[in-house]
Amino acid sequence: MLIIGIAGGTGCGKTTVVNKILHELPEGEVGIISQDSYYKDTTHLSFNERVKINFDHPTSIDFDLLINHLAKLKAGQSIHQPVYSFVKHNRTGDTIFTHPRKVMIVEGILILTNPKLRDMFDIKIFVHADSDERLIRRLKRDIAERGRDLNEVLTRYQNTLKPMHNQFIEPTKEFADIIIPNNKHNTVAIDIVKTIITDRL
Ligand code: UZR
Ligand code: MG
Repeated sequence: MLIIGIAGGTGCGKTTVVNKILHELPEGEVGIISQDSYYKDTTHLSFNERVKINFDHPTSIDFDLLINHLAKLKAGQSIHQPVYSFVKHNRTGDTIFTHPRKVMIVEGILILTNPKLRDMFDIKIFVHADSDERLIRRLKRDIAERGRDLNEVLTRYQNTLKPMHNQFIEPTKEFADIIIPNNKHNTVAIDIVKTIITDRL
């Protein structure tokens, strides 16, 4: 099994890059694990308490469960990936049955911050987009898909997203094997990643 870690700040286009890689490889050979599925369970908290959680800090992630699941997949076992709701800020109780595949992609803003998880990746990718670009995408997405308003997104960006990005996410660029610039469509970078994957398979 080939395990690929894809990191990068919020709105950098990780999901787009993942989808392009998926599109380039034979169907059924690639599986995806999203860091978003592994936010810690917040059932014991009220909604008002959940909203105050710093979701851009490494401690918000259940890395133990993520590492455990990835190890199981590597050993040929299937897992039940939790499903997370950004509207409720909690696990939904549903799970996605995930089978081991030839290629497993793990994507998320903080996945390169954990040394143990980092060591499990065969290829580490960091997707770069300028911060104004990322803010624009984040604004559009959170308003359209995650039930937020303009003021809420901007306040969170200034108070949390930006400082956490600078403190925890941007520094993990140094661990990357490949940095993909994603301010516009980058087909060459995807081609390179595809070649590396097919080469290793
Ligand atoms: P991507 N996030 C939420 O908005 N709500 C949650 O309940 C959990 C996470 C956000 C999180 C982070 N920050 O910036 C983003 N906040 O999801 C990561 N607030 O997702 O990589 O797709 O941008
Ligand atoms: Mg995403």
